[in-house]
Amino acid sequence: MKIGIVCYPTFGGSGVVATELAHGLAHRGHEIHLVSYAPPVRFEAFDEHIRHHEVAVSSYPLFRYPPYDLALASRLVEVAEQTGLDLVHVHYAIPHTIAALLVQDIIAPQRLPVVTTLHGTDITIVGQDPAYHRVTRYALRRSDAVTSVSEYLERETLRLFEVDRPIVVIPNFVDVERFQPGVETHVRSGFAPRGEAVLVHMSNFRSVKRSLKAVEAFAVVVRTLPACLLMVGDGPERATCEARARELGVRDRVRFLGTQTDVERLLPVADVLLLPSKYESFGLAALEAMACGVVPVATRAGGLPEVIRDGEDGLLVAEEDIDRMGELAAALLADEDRLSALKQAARRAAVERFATEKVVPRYEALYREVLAADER
Ligand code: GMT
Repeated sequence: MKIGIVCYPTFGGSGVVATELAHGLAHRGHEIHLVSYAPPVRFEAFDEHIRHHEVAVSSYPLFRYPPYDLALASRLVEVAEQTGLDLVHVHYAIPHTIAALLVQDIIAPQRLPVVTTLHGTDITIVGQDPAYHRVTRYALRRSDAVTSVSEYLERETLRLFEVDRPIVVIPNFVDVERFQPGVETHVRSGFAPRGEAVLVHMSNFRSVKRSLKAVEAFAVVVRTLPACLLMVGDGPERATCEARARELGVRDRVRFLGTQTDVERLLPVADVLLLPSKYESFGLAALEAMACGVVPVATRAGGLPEVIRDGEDGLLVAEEDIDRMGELAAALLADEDRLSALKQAARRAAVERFATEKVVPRYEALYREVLAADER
């Protein structure tokens, strides 16, 4: 199939999933056209089955807000006409679905079914804003197929938008060959020279991630054992996290590493991932950590319990119970046998339930259904 994939290229789960899907589909022989305003972070340009098409947004003095959605639609029109795309799969409803629906009209009678994947904040935050609610609802109703990355997000979408249409749940996935346990000893000893436990928090430091709480939970951990915390990523709350670490007297044990591209090299260094999010539709960071044999200690929020099975391959706590998050992490780190068992279980869960090879065919099957329905 010739498949267009539209996503945000920046660090963030939806762009990562879209790009990994592009690679997974290309690997299975499909021709992929990735469309975004910059090459996505995980895009590997040397894959001959994927082409990236950049959306150039031109400005004009009259425009206070340059219309990205229209520039995207124009670029998609070119791509669809030149390559004969079979369908377009957009990640994150706003504004991608709307742009794709416009393209359907522009290129008619050429057909271009639209598959929309909901990732979370497009429904729970952006889509709830009165400025976007009605268009999001329209996007959901008019897409040829809608998928969501968890059952939680499916339920939220049906509740918040009162749409009367099926939503197909297809979970996120991970390349379990690339994300593997296997510590580079010199990297770990660089962070933890005295054999301390290593904890990691990885996010875009937006308020929904509650990164500050990761620092607070870590401060509880270091009351009982020597440990260091790696803060991976960047975003609005990073500076506040640094200040909080200073206030709590743990600043010298917290390393702020900023945005990292090779997270698959960094994650295996850690024992535990702290994920105190207010909610997550899925929690891709948890899954990538699990694939590397890192035990997630997370809040029981949104779709996280669909990824992490409490006590089996990770630990879950109530959203407000950050002390307990720290205590549970500390107890686990102090118990070598249990830590090792949970690390192995986390890896096993990633391989058995969320490996790329298991999930990508579900998208393929959906595309075939959509194309068959479109021909009728
Ligand atoms: O976490 C964010 O705010 C970024 C967002 C995105 O679209 O990049 O992440 C969402 O999509 C990820 C991939 O499907 C999920 O793993 C995240 O849980 C989800 N974030 C939230 O629901 C807050």
